[in-house]
Amino acid sequence: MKNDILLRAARGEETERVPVWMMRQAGRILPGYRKIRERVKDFQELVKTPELACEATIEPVNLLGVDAAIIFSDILVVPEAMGLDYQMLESRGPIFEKTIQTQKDIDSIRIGSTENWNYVVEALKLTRKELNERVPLIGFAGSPWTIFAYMTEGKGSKTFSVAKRMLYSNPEMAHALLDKITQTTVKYLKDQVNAGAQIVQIFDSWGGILSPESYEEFSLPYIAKICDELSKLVPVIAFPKGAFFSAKAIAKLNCNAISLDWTVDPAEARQLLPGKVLQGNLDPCVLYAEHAVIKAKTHKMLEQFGSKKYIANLGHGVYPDIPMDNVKFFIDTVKQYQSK
Ligand code: 1CP
Repeated sequence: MKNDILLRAARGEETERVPVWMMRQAGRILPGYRKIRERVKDFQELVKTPELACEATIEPVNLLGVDAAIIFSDILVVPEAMGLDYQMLESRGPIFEKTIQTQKDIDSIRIGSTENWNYVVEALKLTRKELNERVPLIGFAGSPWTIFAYMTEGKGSKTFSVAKRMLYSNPEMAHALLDKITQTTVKYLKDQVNAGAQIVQIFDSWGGILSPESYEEFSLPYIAKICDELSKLVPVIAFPKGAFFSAKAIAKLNCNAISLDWTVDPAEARQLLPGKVLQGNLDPCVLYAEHAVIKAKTHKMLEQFGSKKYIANLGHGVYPDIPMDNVKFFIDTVKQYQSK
């Protein structure tokens, strides 16, 4: 492989410089992506057409020079594979036709298998071939709790009160659903690895709306199961967004790396997550500022994390209206940095 520094850093090995990539790098900030979107009816058609998903995955490698590609897809492939159809509404997000509220609803959905996500398998195979070993390919899935939140709410939410209501009022049922999602996600990620994903990230985007006690009962144990299965195969990055309150428990995950959001202090993360590779955590909004500010904040972050066991990234996905030039400047700043 021509550039494998992300894989080496994720395994905890020393690298000649810090690797860098961004969550949501394959998407709306890029001109080619906007053109691809014009060619399809909707977001799902893009996700389900391997040639287009491949094109969207590789564009940031060419334009931004990132050290990894992340397969163009969505965490909502999993609920759909289990039998819940959704629509992605322009600038409003996903809407599910049916939601899960009762044990009968849980019984009615299936544990997904390869035929339900074959388009992702094909997209990964094609992308590995097209990347031609230039940079590693990242596979991903949502955490079971984050998928549970979409399945019970039927859409995004500020409070996720419908999802949380089930945790408190019917914990057994919640666990039954989480277990079914977990079984599906393990199969899904194993298929991604077999199709060519060389590292996987688990996005727990809504972990931070739980209390430490409920996080450690309803989210972390299921992420742990996925880590146990997948880390036998490839390096695993867990992204417990907003859930650093449970850092001590997160440190016990059987994964290589933890991705941090911008609310986390690097020194504290080093202390509470000993041995883990850390990834993150620049506030994406820094990239709205002028170059001098981006450079200063990026250098500060690099100094604070140090050059070992570290992958530079944002604290969450890049926003669609951030100028591409600033995004590129951030990537270049990391790549040119010489640690003292
Ligand atoms: O083209 C468009 O307008 C659709 C916008 C878009 C894109 C580009 C969506 C809709 N998904 C994606 C791609 C996507 N989603 C990737 C691609 C690869 C990359 O990162 O470059 C990834 C990793 C995701 C993962 C994802 N989807 C997450 C977890 C990461 C995060 O940002 O927290 C979540 C929560 C989703 C759900 C989702 N997908 C899209 C929307 C609008 C939403 C809802 C977000 C919400 O509820 O607020």
